[in-house]
Amino acid sequence: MKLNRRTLNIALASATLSSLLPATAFAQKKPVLGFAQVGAESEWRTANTESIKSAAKEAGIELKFSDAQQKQENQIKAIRSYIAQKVDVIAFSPVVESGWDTVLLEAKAAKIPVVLTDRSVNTKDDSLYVTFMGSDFVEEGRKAGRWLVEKEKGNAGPINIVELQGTVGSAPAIDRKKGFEEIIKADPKFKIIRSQTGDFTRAKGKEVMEAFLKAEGKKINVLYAHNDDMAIGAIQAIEEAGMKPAQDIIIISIDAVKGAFEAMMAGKLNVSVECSPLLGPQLMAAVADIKAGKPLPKRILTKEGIFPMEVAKAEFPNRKY
Ligand code: GYE
Repeated sequence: MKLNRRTLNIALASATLSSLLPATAFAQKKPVLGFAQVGAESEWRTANTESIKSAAKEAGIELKFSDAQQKQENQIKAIRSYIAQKVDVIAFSPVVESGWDTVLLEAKAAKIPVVLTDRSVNTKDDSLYVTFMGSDFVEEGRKAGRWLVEKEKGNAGPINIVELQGTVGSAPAIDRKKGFEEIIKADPKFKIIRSQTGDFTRAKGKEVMEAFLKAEGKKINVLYAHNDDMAIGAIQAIEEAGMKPAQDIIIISIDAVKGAFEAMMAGKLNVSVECSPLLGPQLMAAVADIKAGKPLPKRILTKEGIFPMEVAKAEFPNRKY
């Protein structure tokens, strides 16, 4: 810029003015987002956390982040602390579906808008949150079921299924079970002979699969795991029992994280239904819209597909999580 008398005067005047006013009056205040995460139970969750942190940085949003270690009481505590700190927006991924009304009413009374990401809550009062962004878990369960029905076409059965459920009371565990059952119940040859939670973790998935194998042994034809991590844990259990995963036991799981692609490429997992954890950019866009007073749709759906092992190698380089 060429300095002439006029620009010099303006520069001097604003310098004097800014020295009289507190710095904050000039800097645009960053929106503050308080995010109460479920935990770090799975590869999916790690990718989700990373997406939220990097998107906040990119969008110039100040992020306060907490990890509840899969405990609802910790999440409630975190939300209360965000209310006390008067953040602009609170977002969280509710570990379980029910029991949120009290704390959400507190946020409402403090006039702090709440965004649900990934998992939803079970409430009669949908004025307690602005929007819910995330996947359709029932549809994911249906996709898993449809894949199995197609695979077993022509097999007279019986087809014995063991199920590793997600965290008890969580939306993805409830809905993925529901969607899968809805499809397989059309044919009585499909039977769920055991169903138990593995809490969405590898360690629990392995432990519960060991128990299934002990109880049912070679009777098991199919494993349906509500996420990839539990399937990966179960694969270890199956191998340790001297059986071949994906051959002796068909394995279906959900998320389609990199670990699942690696297992598919190694021929140990048959199929993974996609569930995208990359919700960060959408969440930051919602925070900006809320700050600008723009209305948001009550439901923001994530688009996703399904990946059988036959396409794993070709798809792997395109995977972002
Ligand atoms: O499938 C699982 C994670 O809520 C969709 O939580 C998420 C689920 C995901 O622990 O791996």
